[in-house]
Amino acid sequence: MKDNTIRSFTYELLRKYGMTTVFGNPGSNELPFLKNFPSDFRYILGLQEGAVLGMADGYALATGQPTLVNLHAAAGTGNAMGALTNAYYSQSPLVVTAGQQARNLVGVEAMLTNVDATQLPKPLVKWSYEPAEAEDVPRALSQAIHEATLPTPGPTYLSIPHNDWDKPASANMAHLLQRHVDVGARPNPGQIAGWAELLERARKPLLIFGPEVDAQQANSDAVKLANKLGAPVWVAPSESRCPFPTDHPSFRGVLPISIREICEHLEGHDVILVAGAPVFRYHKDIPGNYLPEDAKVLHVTGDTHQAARAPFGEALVANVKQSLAALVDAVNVKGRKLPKPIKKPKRTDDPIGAMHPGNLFHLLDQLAPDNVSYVKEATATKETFWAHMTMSQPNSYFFPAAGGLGFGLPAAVGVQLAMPDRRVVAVVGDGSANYGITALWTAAQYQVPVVFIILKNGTYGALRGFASLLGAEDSPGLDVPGLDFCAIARGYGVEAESANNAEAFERLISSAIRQQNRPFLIEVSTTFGE
Ligand code: TZD
Ligand code: CA
Repeated sequence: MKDNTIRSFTYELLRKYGMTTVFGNPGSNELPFLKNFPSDFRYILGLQEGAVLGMADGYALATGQPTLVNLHAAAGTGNAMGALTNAYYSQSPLVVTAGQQARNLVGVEAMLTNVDATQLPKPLVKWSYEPAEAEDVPRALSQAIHEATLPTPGPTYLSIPHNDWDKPASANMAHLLQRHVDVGARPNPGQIAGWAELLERARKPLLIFGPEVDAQQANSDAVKLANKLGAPVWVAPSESRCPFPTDHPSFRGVLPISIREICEHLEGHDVILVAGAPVFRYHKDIPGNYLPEDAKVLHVTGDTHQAARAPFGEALVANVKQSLAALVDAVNVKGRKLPKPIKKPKRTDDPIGAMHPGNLFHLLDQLAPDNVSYVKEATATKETFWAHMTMSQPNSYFFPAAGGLGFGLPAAVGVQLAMPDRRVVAVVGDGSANYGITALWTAAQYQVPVVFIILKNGTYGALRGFASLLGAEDSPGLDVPGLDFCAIARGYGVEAESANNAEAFERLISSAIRQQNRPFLIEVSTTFGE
């Protein structure tokens, strides 16, 4: 039966935006929203809010659509904050809602009051709000959805008092169901013509693509531009997605993460186009010159802050897909030869009782289906992974955009829910897995057929690398012995087996990939290193 409450109107509004999957973990403040949960909606329960947000993040990244998250007041929000660091940097259009105490109990600070609710998630949300009256809840939600999706996309936060839901919705709210908000940030022909000319005339042009390319499914535009220019292509540093097919002859790999090393890789190039990434997202502190002498950087991004922040380059703030398409049309060169493709590393001999990560990736690359999508969170093996894997379609790779661990397992569940026709393989370290481990339960309960591969090297491998860079080799707390991920997985209802050699891994991965309706976890003993 249709009623005229804020609640039923809100569900109508969510329907309009296709937001019928709700990721949440409820408390008393949220129950009045969830009451009479409509049958055309699905609620995906996560057992801890970090996992809830990580799953929603994966879902939003893979669909590109606004995604609703429902958290419990301040405590639930707090648990989700680490995961929000990634969602913020990956420009994930999450609409995070949190139940507030009843309006009349906020002043006396009753239990579960979200004190100063709008401040709590800052600065990891684009916009944060608590409606001043019940009647404003639907309009505020409509704004939260648009704020999340309009450029630059990112998470928004809405705190909603629980005694608002049964109040009547004002007739004025009906306009919200008719609204349409569009953006038109197409670069003008003059802006494109100048850049096209620079690229045509360049002696040795270079292309660098980043996550916005994949988010806007502009991968094929990137390929067309590379083909026309015959230019090599790097993936922008601190990569969180795969913007360019790794089996294309132009593909060189991922740029390193320090000022000096990046400059070394750009050496010899006179015009460098960076599309859909910051210039640059550094990580390691190895000082040096930003750019080789006389190199000119052309930087196109939809992110105004990144354009403003950049320490060099000529920037164009515009839609990246449209800009690349316009450049493809405008660049007028013929007969440029593509570079020779880079070679994949060979398989090496494994020691007894463990696999080299490179050998594991080599096998995985051979056995995974062509349309596989990887969610990666094993930090020390990033380079090795990119050297081995074939990723040729959009949405083939997701890595935590801010390096906040706890993304891998949950995001894999979200990506698999978003793309039921593709198989998601999560490649996660034995350190990283612990931060989002409860996602295994959701995968089991909702029959989400992710293949989880845990790389067990017993250590925080990446930190060992940093420890030597920072002269802190004697730091405590760098090892994680004594974990049995098969036992943990089974405890959460996920079938699991361990492998410590290539034959066992090959057998397990082959059968895991064939499973249609349930997840499977493979724990692989790996060496620390290549
Ligand atoms: N806590 C959180 C939430 N995010 C982090 N990034 C870290 C701690 C620090 N950290 C890293 O940046 S990498 C890493 C830690 C603890 C080690 C991850 O170990 P792993 O992978 O087993 O998942 P490798 O391949 O052994 O590095
Ligand atoms: Ca590890």
